[in-house]
Amino acid sequence: MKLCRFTTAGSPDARIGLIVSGDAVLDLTYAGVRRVTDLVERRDLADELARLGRTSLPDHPLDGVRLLTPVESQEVWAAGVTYLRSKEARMEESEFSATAYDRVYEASRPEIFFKSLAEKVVAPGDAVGIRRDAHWNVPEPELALVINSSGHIVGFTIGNDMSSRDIEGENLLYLPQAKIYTAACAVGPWIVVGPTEDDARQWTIHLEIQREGRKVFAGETRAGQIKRPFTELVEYLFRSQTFPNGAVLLTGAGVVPPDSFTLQERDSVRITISGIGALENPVAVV
Ligand code: DO4
Ligand code: MG
Repeated sequence: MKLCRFTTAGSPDARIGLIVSGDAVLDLTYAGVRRVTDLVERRDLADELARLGRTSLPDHPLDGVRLLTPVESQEVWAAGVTYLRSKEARMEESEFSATAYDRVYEASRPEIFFKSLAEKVVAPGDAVGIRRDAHWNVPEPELALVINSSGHIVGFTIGNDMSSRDIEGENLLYLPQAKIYTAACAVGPWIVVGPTEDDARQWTIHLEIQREGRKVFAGETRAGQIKRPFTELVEYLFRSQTFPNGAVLLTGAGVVPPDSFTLQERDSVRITISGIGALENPVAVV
């Protein structure tokens, strides 16, 4: 079951939808559902969505609505160095910080950092940013966990943890500048409810970057390559911290373009996760 936020041509207000078949969005707003954040607090979420899916509510063709990010008011956080590929790429990027990456990959406590306020998250189809003061910029295609205020993983979506590798590589203390800036985080296109962690670990994560209609990079990994259990990442995120609106946690990048590659303005970034769908964004300089 796919839960989304969208607008229609007739109204700028965000509506909540359930994609029941491939191309129709059931408009849950007519059933009084106003916020994803409230819905995902329900202990019977999957049953409730199944029930709503059987009701005869008005629907819209999927290609006739504008999908918004499903992140409504949750803070977005990100785990790092959760794949061997990420550890190796970052150790190569910075002699200065190599030991830190090596250590955190093996340590009990994972790397978890703040990524974005909800209102700054980029929607499907809108531009993600590359910093004008950086010269080595990449997307990071990541499986994202949707977590309610009790710390339960209630669904999965796709995240793009846009990163400036030259800034990050110069000094680890620059990580927030490499990771948090305008349009540095895209999440969408919807939340998939129902699959378990074991199901999600079977999914493939594919990144494709197009430039002037030509493929300039493609790579793939499997979510099963993530070193730590998702529940462990969530447990650390919720340690000594409350999230009244829940949280979204990006689980790290396992596809890293070669060091010779940097994004350019007007490139198109498409991240496809097999159990979810695709998140596509053009690139703009910010
Ligand atoms: O430590 C730097 C960031 C790591 C990260 O974002 C990732 O592994 O995905
Ligand atoms: Mg990342």
